[in-house]
Amino acid sequence: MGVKIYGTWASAFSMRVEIALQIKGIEYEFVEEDLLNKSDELLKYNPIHKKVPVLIHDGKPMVESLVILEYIDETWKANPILPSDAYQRAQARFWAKFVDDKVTPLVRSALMSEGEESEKAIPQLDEVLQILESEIKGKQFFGGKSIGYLDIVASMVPFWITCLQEVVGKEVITKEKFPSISSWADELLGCSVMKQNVPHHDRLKEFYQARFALMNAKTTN
Ligand SMILES: N[C@@H](CCC(=O)N[C@@H](CS)C(=O)NCC(=O)O)C(=O)O
Repeated sequence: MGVKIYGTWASAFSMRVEIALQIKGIEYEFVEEDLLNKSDELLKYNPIHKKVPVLIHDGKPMVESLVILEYIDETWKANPILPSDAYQRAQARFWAKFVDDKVTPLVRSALMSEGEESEKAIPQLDEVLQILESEIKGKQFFGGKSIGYLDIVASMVPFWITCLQEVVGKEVITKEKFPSISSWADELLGCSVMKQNVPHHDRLKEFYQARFALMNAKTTN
């Protein structure tokens, strides 16, 4: 029955699943979702969160990108993405949780919200990114000499933040402030699997400009 992803091109979360499957060399079908008009299938397969990505393997659905990445790594053994050592695996999971629990909500507050929420979140985002900066310092990738689980998870940091900060005109990441994140980002975005999957900067920028315009129109009406 094969492998199918319900996702959307602009989602850093569905991108994680695509990257992992491509690293493993697994063929899949990608179903593009419109998150403003979710399909019945998406709501059926992810009735709790109603979010992408959903992975269907042999007819069985699963949700939450971090859970899906672990499933992929356990199911298809070639080109492992998680470290083989149990302690290193625990560390990678810790940092992935840090990205999702700390970095992601602060990016949303700092760069996708306005007013007091954004003002408050910007220095907090700076603080959590400094922690990530120390973690990547001196390493080529989080996964060592090649892209691993944590690189896939954190890949949203370079392209998502860089695009959003440009759209809203606020500066969060610069090469001067985050030299290690910036050189990791250059290495990462230079890899072919990333080049194939990271949304084109201008297309993503237009997507967010349209989204913010829609949000502003709703609040002024
Ligand atoms: N924790 C989830 C987050 C997924 C997520 O936030 N997906 C967004 C797209 S980037 C979504 O489907 N949003 C739809 C909505 O919130 O209604 C994961 O890791 O899979």
